[in-house]
Amino acid sequence: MKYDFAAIEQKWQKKWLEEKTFACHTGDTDKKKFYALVEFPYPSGQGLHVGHARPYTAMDVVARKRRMDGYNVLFPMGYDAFGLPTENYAIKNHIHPAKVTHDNILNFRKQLQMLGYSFDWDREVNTTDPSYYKWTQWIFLQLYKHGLAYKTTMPVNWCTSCKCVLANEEVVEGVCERCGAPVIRKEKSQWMLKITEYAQRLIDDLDDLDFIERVKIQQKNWIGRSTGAEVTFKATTGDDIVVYTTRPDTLFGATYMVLSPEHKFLDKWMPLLKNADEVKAYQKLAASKSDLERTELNKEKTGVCLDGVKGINPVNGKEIPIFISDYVLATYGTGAIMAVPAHDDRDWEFAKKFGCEIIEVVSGGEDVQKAAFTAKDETGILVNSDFLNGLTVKDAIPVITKWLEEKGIGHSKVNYKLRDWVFSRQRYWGEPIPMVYCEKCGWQPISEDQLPLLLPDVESYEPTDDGESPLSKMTDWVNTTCPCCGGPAKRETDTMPQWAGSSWYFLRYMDPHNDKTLASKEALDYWSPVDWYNGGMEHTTLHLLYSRFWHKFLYDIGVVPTKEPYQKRTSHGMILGEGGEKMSKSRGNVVNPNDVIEQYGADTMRTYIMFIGDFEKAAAWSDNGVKGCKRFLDRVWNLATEQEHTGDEYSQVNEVAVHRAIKKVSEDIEAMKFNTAIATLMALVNDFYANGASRGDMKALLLMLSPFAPHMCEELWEMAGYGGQVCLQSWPTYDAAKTVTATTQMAVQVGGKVRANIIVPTDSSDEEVVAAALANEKIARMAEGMQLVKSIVVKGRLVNLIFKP
Ligand code: ANZ
Ligand code: ZN
Repeated sequence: MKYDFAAIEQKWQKKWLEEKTFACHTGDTDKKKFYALVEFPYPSGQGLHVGHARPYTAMDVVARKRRMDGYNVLFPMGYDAFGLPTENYAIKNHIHPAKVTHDNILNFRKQLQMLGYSFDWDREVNTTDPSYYKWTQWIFLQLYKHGLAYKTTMPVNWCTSCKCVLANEEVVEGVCERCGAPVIRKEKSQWMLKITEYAQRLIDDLDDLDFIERVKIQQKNWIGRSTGAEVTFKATTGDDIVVYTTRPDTLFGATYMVLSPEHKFLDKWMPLLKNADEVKAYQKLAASKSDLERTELNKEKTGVCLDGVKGINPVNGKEIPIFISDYVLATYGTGAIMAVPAHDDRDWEFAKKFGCEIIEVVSGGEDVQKAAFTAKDETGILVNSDFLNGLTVKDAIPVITKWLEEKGIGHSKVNYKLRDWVFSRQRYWGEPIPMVYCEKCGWQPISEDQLPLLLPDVESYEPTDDGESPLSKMTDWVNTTCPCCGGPAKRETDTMPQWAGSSWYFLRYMDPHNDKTLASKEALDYWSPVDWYNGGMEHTTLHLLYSRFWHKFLYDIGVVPTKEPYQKRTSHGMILGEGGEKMSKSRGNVVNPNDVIEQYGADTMRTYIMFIGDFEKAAAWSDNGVKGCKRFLDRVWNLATEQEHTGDEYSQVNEVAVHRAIKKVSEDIEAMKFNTAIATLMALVNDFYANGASRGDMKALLLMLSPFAPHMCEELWEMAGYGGQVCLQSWPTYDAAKTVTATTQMAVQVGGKVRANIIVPTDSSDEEVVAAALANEKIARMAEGMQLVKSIVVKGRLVNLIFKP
């Protein structure tokens, strides 16, 4: 009988949808809950790609297994649909972005269903749906009411062609990453969220989470906690210049100071400076660069020495020069540093170029005139430092910090690299920010009963030349009344960034149709936290951090029951094209899942994408690999449909192999070693072909294979008449005693005489037996200088070796 995968897959997908096989219910009390989450897709015009299929299939395998383990499983799906690609497409093709989104979602849903994922389709969310973004706006209002949202004017990266604010990461060598147009710094008023207030908790609470190590490390590095001191240097003008340093122990080696070109004293000092023109020209140059470019380590240092003002080192009263340089950022620490060229690489390079003095204050390294010595805590010993001399770096830091505190010119200080979150976008396709501005009352939140604040229809979504949102042209919408005094007021026309809707979507899945609250307390109590969240490494520093921040805030105001949203986080590697290069249209190596499904079936696609390699690592697509997996499924099909199977027990010949396979596949799925789980099933099928298989053996095989190839396994399950559906059965269990390897003793003969006995696993191949014999100490000694010419293995009894000199 032919394996008609197309008909089989359609049949089961229809049944699952109609019968709502994977719908789950809040508070199924006799079962333990399990919440499995994957990152919802951006419904682009390109449709689902194989990069989605890897994590989705992986978590579907886990979800299906956990259901069979007896859990009440929540495994939902939705669409993160606001954002620039849809808006740009809409502008270009003159179609409303809502229509574009609607069509793209239809396509995505169809593709997801074609892959047989066991999502609960009744819980779908769409971030652009007003019944969804009502709650995104509601959370914003709570943030505002708790002082965590504020509006401020700040310099932002501005693309002159996209007419939009860019993140630092989107500016490459001074031009826009997307379009190549020059990027300038522009002062703009922006809504900001105070994520920095949560910096320490976002680090500390990682300890209790089951996140893979590289995710924890990346989050910590991004938050970038550092401990040091703020120290006040007097200027010859009498001003106090405060610097931030992680190394107050090196104060005696501070031979000059550097201010960021934006430092607030510069305007004030300008009339005193003999080289004011040069200083102004440098400021202008620095303004055109992104922070990323400015701090690049291997870049040639530039700067200007202020002619007319000096600083005074507080530990020895020495007058030292003050420079401005772009390697000091305005937005970190205090925007000013004390430079210690002997022990800091950047300062050393700068000092060499500008001829500044280099004084060694920590000994134990190379000559500091030749290179900076970045001294270590325990080994570096202070020199040329008066009362610190002889102390280690580690001991000197608290001594000097105390000294500074006593003099009232310094104190210890913790700094974070993390910046507040710029929450405004001057674009159309996003959630309107529910705030109005009144000349009399200032910024006012709209009343909660006015939510959702609907995104109005506009005639053109093109961004405006002056950098205002397209909404600003909608005067009817913009002009409103002040919720406070009832006078005339204007609505905020900026919208929220793409990251807003995805910062809480996992909560909405718990209770997606609730119109009274973002999710009922009952649902939140029952399902929180997400037990297992798998997603891309590229979301570690933005989405993952943003959503942890929102969740902590919602916890603080009593909305959610747990401090953290996700208990466990894993991450998958990328799928590359044939040949190991990134898939891209220009390389012509993009694999469309639809084509694979049409040619080989969804079960083959699923099995292959799980077999492709180590889940955490990148893996290259291979059409031969796909064919190999199809052949494997064909073999299972033929085994089931063309051979006799009798006896409900495991057959004696296969019993050990079945128990071992159950152990291995169960453990491998939990450890995301899907490739070795499938390899185990392939080996089991080989055994079944060699030994024959009972009904009991086949049943075990179908149960274990069903999370990977669910449609085919359902069909074979039904044909065999085992009863019910395979996805609703219990996961098979194994008897540990039956999985231990049986061993046999074998004699080793050389020259016809027994020379040694070896113990080998009963199922060893001939090659393994010979290798074990040669590894025996006695045999190895006899074999020295000889060549093995022949070996004869008598299974389970002896191995005969023939050597010649
Ligand atoms: C003196 C010193 C001596 C420093 C030494 C380092 C080594 P992290 O660890 O990243 O927090 N710094 C301070 N503010 C800066 C700014 N706005 N832009 C650029 N650099 C700045 O780095 C803190 C160190 O980076 C500070 O400690 C300061 O240099 C520099 F042997 O002060 B240090
Ligand atoms: Zn007012």
